[in-house]
Amino acid sequence: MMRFDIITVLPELLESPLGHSIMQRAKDRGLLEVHLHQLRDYAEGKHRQVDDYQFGGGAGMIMKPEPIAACIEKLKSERDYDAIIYVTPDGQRLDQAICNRMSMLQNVIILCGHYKGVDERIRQRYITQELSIGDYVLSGGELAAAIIVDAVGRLIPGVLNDETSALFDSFQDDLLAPPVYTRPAEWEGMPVPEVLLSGHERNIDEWRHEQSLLRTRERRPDLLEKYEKG
Ligand code: 6GU
Repeated sequence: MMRFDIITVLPELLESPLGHSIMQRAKDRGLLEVHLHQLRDYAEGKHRQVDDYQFGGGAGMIMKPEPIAACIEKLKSERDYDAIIYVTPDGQRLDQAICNRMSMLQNVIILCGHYKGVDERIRQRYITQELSIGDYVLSGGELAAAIIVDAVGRLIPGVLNDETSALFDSFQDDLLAPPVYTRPAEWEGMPVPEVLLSGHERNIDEWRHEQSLLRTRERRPDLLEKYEKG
């Protein structure tokens, strides 16, 4: 069983993305737990303030350290964590290898940044890994956290129905997936490639591998370099 604890000022933003389809099935099967923690509940004072002006001046608010520390300390008092992740555009860029490794962990905290980010001292004291989902800026870390839980959660053994199917995803061997077809065998004058109708398994495997290589060469030559290095 894998458990995610997500710390956020906008838990509502995560409920729907993680409450359907494969993520919901993973929860129903007892393979995945996702706990959302409202950061504001850990803030002091009448206004439950979680952000403040930045020292040195500059536009934008910074997330205060105390509520984040209080939430993380409470979680750590309840169980041991394998990773405390901060999602931020200046983190390491997420890829399939990182997801594969993370899917072997048990307890993971994800801290979602907002405004202009969190006080640097929280990163120094608590964070074990910083992840970005790509080179563009989101208005908060919540959607990035949802993406990480989805990409990792589906890799937990037993979550996908066809146990082997994650093995054939794009990126799982550093190649893009080949084109796929379903019925009808001819649609609008466009036939399905003959080999796929042949029932000849070895030829089909070969064709798919060739198509993967072609597609990767055309669209993602950067991945092909990785593949060729093994
Ligand atoms: Cl993890 N957070 C935010 N706010 N923006 C991002 C991101 C994360 N990854 C890419 N852009």
